[in-house]
Amino acid sequence: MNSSEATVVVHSPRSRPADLCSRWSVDQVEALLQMPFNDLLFRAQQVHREHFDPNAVQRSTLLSIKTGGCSEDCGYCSQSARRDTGVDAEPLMQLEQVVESARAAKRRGASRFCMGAAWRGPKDRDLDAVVGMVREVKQLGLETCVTLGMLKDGQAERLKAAGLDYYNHNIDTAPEHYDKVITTHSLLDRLRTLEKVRAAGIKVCSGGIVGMGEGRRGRAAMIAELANMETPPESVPINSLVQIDGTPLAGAETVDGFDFVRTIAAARITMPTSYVRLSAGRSEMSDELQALCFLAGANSIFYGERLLTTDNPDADQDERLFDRLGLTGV
Ligand code: SAM
Ligand code: DTB
Ligand code: SF4
Repeated sequence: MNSSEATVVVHSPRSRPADLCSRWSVDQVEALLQMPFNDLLFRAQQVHREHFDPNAVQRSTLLSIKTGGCSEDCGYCSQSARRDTGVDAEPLMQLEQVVESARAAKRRGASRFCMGAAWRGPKDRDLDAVVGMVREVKQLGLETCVTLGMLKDGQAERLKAAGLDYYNHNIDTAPEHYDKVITTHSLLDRLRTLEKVRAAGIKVCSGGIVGMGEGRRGRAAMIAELANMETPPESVPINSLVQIDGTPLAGAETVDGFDFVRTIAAARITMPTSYVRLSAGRSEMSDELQALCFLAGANSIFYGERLLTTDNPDADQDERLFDRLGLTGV
């Protein structure tokens, strides 16, 4: 099946009966992941070229505006207060510091600035401050993105009014695997927030993590869940788990690099018009592996030397990589 043969989903993610009205069944996505590597990459590259300039890569810079001390127990995360990871809780950053950081990101060439907070969700008082940040960053001429956890009614509308372009909220893993990784909230909670974001007219950024013991079937289920959303996310971050000492997932079996590339290719084929972001984990990847991810249809990266609490390749390194590959950063 290809995207032009796809059936249109009419159900919301909450009401959709599993696999009944789906564009992509888990079996179909798993079949993609099992294709001969060259066939899979060829198909992904064909789909990519139908919708995007194959040599352009979007660049988003991340800033942790509120680090550590989070109430949630996500098994991969350095910022959960329940774990001893060496990441201490810090207060919300001041507006001026955030704006300065956004200015620097713009000077380096980023087109989007993404602000992340280690919250289960924002209190209304927190949101007042973030609304001010979104407004000022937007005024710099950058696209804006925030990732603040679960939203209450009315909060997405306030963010939209401030000029928010994207809200990042990942489904993180396969539905069947979710409660092995996170117990303090459910996938349904996440989907409800995504519905609020959509209803407010904000673009959705949602993806997940590879390397949490999900297996090939789990990766297929995660991609199918994203691709079958009533409107698939405009931006799909695919993270490779950054193992953090002190978390339950430190020491998890690492995923073969080619399987990571296959996951990117499956995201590209099943969500042809979405930006697919080669997200966390690039510091542990060779230039050659990253090049395969671009060939598989990744067309966005996190840009700048820091993710939230861990390192990312610095801008100079990425510029050299882009030069070697003839890629243009946008
Ligand atoms: N607290 C908010 C939330 O959970 O949505 C926002 C920040 S949270 C750190 C954003 C996303 O970063 C997570 O959903 C997860 O996909 C990703 N992430 C966090 N730690 C990671 C790690 N160690 N390796 C890879 N991705 C990670
Ligand atoms: C996403 O999918 N990946 C980003 C962003 N959304 C917020 C976060 C990656 C975090 C990697 C580990 C860390 O730096 O703490
Ligand atoms: Fe908190 Fe987000 Fe980390 Fe989960 S992923 S512990 S919600 S900061």
